[in-house]
Amino acid sequence: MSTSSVPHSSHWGAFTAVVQDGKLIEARPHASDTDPSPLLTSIPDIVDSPLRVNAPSVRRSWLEHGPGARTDLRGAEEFVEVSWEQALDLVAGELDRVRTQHGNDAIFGGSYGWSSAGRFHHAKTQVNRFLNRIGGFTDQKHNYSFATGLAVLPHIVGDPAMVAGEVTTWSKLKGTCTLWVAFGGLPLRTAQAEAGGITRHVGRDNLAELSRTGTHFVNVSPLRDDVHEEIDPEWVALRANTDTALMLGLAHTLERDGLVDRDFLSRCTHGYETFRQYLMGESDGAPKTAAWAAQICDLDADFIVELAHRMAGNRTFITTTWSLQRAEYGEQPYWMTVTLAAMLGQIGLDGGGFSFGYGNSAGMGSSKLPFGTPVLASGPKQGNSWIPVARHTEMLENPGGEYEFDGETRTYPDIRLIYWAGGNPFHHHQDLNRLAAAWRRPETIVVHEPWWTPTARRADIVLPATTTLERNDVGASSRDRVLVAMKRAIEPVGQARDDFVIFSALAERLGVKQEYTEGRTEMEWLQFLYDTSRAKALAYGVDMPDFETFWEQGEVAIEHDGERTLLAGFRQDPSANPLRTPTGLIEITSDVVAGFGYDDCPGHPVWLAPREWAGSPLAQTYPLHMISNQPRHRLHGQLDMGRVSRRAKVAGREPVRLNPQDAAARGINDGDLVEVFNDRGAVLAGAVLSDAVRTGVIQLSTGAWHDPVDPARPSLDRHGNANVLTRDVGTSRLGQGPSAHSTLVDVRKASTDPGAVAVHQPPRIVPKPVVPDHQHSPENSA
Ligand SMILES: Nc1nc2c(c(=O)[nH]1)N[C@H]1C(S)=C(S)[C@@H](COP(=O)(O)OP(=O)(O)OC[C@H]3O[C@@H](n4cnc5c(=O)[nH]c(N)nc54)[C@H](O)[C@@H]3O)O[C@H]1N2
Ligand SMILES: Nc1nc2c(c(=O)[nH]1)N[C@H]1C(S)=C(S)[C@@H](COP(=O)(O)OP(=O)(O)OC[C@H]3O[C@@H](n4cnc5c(=O)[nH]c(N)nc54)[C@H](O)[C@@H]3O)O[C@H]1N2
Ligand SMILES: [Mo]
Repeated sequence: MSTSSVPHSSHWGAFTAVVQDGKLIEARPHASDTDPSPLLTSIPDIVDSPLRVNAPSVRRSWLEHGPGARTDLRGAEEFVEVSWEQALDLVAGELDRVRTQHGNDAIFGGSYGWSSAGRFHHAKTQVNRFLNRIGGFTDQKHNYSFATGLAVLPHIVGDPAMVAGEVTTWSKLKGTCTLWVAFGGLPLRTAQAEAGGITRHVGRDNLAELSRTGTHFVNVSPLRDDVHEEIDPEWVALRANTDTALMLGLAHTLERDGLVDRDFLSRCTHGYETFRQYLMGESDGAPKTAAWAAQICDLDADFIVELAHRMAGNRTFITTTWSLQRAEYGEQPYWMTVTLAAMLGQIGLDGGGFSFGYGNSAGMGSSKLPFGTPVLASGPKQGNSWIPVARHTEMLENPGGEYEFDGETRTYPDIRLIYWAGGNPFHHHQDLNRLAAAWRRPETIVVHEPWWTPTARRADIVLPATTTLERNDVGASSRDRVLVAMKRAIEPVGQARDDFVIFSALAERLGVKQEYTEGRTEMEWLQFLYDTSRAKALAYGVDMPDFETFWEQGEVAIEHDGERTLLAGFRQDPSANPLRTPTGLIEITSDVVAGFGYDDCPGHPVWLAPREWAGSPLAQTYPLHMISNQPRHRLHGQLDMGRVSRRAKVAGREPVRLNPQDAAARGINDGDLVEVFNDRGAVLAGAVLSDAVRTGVIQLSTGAWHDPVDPARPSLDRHGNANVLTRDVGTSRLGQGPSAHSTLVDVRKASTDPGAVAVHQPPRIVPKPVVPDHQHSPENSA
């Protein structure tokens, strides 16, 4: 028996990979992590799983009849295994055909998705890089996480970075912040993950210390456990999607009771007066009083008044999660967060002001490094074809169609080929039945995946990719400050190849191998990326050891003090440190946005009722607001077949949490098999009764692998994938972000059980005759 261990990393934490007789047996948390994620225990289950894609596989009709054949059978037909040579010839030939006949814009290669932690083998970067080398592709702009924040914040504060991790750091909150009002909570659930990996999960310890030293926490959320019990939070259980109304009610109280910081508003903001007229009802006849807000949010008006007074009387830090902008009109809670904080006048003071994204990622609250950690360049970008990330289905449905985005009128391209590596649209996109229909339109779909995910099953050609454990890489995130040498721990599983190796072979066939590889091997790339980062660090006076030392040590810590209070310099002297807005100030009213003339995102923050929420007419039919939040037991669709996720299933399905009152009204008991449904679809789930969920709301986390009873047409999903039910509509013409959190459903006891979840078994595959594939070894070590 031989045992070895090497350093490694994942989005949910760095670890030591313990290998026995060639098999990964344990992912042991990093020694310095005081709060490691239990998700690490799922890694050995998935690396060596029957769900691994064994060999290159082609959907039978596509193989026999070519591009466009029987696309209605995508997801329902068997796959035929082929040799690597044949698969690569097919993919290269098809890419060439499409770019020649239809132009490169006909290739949809944005390939949105988290891929895995290593920064060189990052699949989305690799596929974008490869497609740029062959002439370009249609890309996706922004991300599902905070697309709307990225679009709207430049108009308000001049900088999209304020949604991407530029926050007031933990150190600047301690000893100063006495009241922390958290819209959407501060979930440690989501703080398990950090893109690129993390060696220390610091959220729990920092929050505990703040709590001990006098910070009081207010959790504004339909879910009580969006802030963990240990810090004794106060729970404000508002109706989902009504935060903007609550913030307006608080703002009205501040204005009415003379608690607004006029000096700050006049020194640092633009357009307060126009907003004030709206707030007080002078421009529309409807004052946004605490009583007005109370009725929308289902809260007590006196409580709103009292909270407003407390916020004015304390050093108050307002945080808003990314989830709040993943809802219809998601621009508004963000704009209103900044406005409310501006009225309190504490922006730029330690312990006060606002920040976005606290709790939503493991390193949030640690300052970002000012220089880049190792990263592979996907550019230079060829062409200029792109869509806002979540307009994927609409693009396929409507080639040549016009849409608006952030002041521009744009046109959807005509897509013939979809290429995905490192993402899972049948996890991430809304309204999956609609997506499935749209996915019948392109002639060819190519997917690289380690596993038979729902997306791989809907492809024509599936190329098996290695996992990080099967290759060498560098794990890095600028909020962690530790670079991890992710060393190869095991041999490739089945015939899997690295994405880099696959694209190198395709690049060779298409005559751009040198441009793609730049003549470097895997280890030469790692050294090159490391050295590039090292040189940048040195410019900031940070001395990193050389690559050999880093690789030998297994990790390197980067010392850099980046404590900061968001907008402190601006507050001190707004004319010396102007924001990149047209006025240089915080724009409570934006003349630019007003000039777009969008009724779904006017020139200052407003309350706009989503089309699906507890107060809309549709609530008569579907009275429950569904929160499809990020899963505690997985990362999106990743690890769903691991032990942590499997253990959490109820009645063999994804758990759906509902309030005991809502359950009783429907005759539902804890553990029952239930059906969650609306006009877009229906899913089975296992009922969990909990008074941590407010009435009128259910929580069904994302990520249960889509498992339709009949993949060829809209049908019951056996497993509980929330995105069967979510609505696919842009947040507004301004942001065009995903709006999953604005979805109404109902729940009933399941009347039929179509059998166990099948998607955790591989699809039907006709194996390749066993002839050793001699072609494959030389290329695989390229
Ligand atoms: N209803 C609803 N939907 C949502 C959200 C929500 O809140 N509610 N949240 C949204 C958000 S914020 C996000 S970020 C998205 C996430 O959506 P995705 O990022 O698409 O989800 P993942 O499951 O992480 O997909 C990554 C895929 O890459 C594969 N992979 C990993 N490593 C490799 C590799 O080395 N090579 C290749 N070829 N593949 C690899 C994994 O197996 C996995 O299938 O979901 C969005 N969807
Ligand atoms: N374990 C784990 N961690 C993750 C991920 C994962 O998949 N698994 N995904 C990572 C990714 S890609 C991202 S982008 C971040 C996402 O971080 P977030 O976007 O913050 O995560 P969510 O879980 O969607 O939402 C957080 C909470 O917001 C609350 N909420 C939803 N709608 C409303 C509302 O209208 N009002 C109020 N007040 N609250 C509301 C919900 O109760 C929900 O639990 O998480 C990251 N962390
Ligand atoms: Mo995300």
